[in-house]
Amino acid sequence: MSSTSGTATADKPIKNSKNTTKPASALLSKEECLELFKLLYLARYFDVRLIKEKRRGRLTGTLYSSHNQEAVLVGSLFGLHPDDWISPIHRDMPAFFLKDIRAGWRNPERKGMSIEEVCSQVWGKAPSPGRARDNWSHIGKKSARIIHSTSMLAGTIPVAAGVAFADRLDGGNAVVLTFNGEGSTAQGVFHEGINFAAVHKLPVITIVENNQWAYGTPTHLGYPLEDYARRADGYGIPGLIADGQDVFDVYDKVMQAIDYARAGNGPSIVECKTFRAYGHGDHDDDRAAKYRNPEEVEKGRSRDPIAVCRRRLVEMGYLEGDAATAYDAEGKHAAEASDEDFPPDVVEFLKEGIEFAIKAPLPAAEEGAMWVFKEN
Ligand SMILES: Cc1ncc(C[n+]2csc(CCOP(=O)(O)OP(=O)(O)O)c2C)c(N)n1
Ligand SMILES: [Mg+2]
Repeated sequence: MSSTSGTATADKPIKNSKNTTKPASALLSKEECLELFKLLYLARYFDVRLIKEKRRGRLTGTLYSSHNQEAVLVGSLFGLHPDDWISPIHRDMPAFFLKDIRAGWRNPERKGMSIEEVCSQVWGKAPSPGRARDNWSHIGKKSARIIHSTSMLAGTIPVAAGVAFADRLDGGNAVVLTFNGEGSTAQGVFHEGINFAAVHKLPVITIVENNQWAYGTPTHLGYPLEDYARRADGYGIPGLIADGQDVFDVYDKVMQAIDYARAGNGPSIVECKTFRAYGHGDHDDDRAAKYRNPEEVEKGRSRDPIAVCRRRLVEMGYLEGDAATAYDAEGKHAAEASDEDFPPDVVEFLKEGIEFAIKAPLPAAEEGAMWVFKEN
């Protein structure tokens, strides 16, 4: 066994930056805890609203829902510095606008994408970062430190390792957070990328979103062990496990990994256990209803991250009375949820993004060759 293997696992926490083993969430203020709660609604509303827009005929293209997985995104992004990098994939669309959101939802300076940019991407309009060359998550934004997402599963891990390596050569101290489904951990590049990061002690954190399904393949046909965090053992790096339905637990585990990486110790894997609420994409909803048994789906969706967070906030004394029951989005499918189930500022924010995208122009046809051929 290597000297680091097993020294920093879920059972043996890594000391955090304040030199205590207290969970990082214990250091969050009441306002920060309530903001986490609000961001869960924001991520959920993005999903619900897009499904509704498509049903109304105002949107085309495939949607890859992150419903029920919001705590993984919100909890892992909340502790990043603005100059840290992320590489989201198809399941993580809200991550593009959640990055650096603590700098202010509408702050033009923040190092994330605006809701207008993300909606322009979804609607295939010119103001999208890629000027509508591709759809859904196939975007990136170097100035916001978002690595371009690709369709090739785990393909961004070697890129993330390269970005971390380059940042170190430039004297930076940024960490790179990569998001991957559990299915993509079987890809060759997953191993090559993490192995490289481990050898060079690069600050690359791989979030494994274990939602129990990779398209139509259940986890037991994709990996012989229970915990994908154990993949870390082969590289001698920490493998942590988070309850992906609990935004505070995700935050705590990812903060351990961030502190560990920022202190120069190298990469780690954080497995977040969650459950895919719908089909792989909305084109797969009907088939998924056949290849997954209804009891499994009901059980997987029974711990809604909004409900789990609400309970925690009530226990902490941060939410009480009417404020605790004001919005009732949890457990509801898009068809069941209405705007009244979400905080008004969340609804307004999305509305601005969508209206902007719908009114925005399509790219000009002459742009087709832009960025493809070098002009003399
Ligand atoms: C290298 C590669 N093989 C296959 C695919 C097709 N594909 C796209 S998503 C997906 C399932 C991914 O499952 P997982 O990694 O668990 O992520 P999830 O969709 O569950 O979030 C597959 C097989 C692909 N995009 N890339
Ligand atoms: Mg999966």
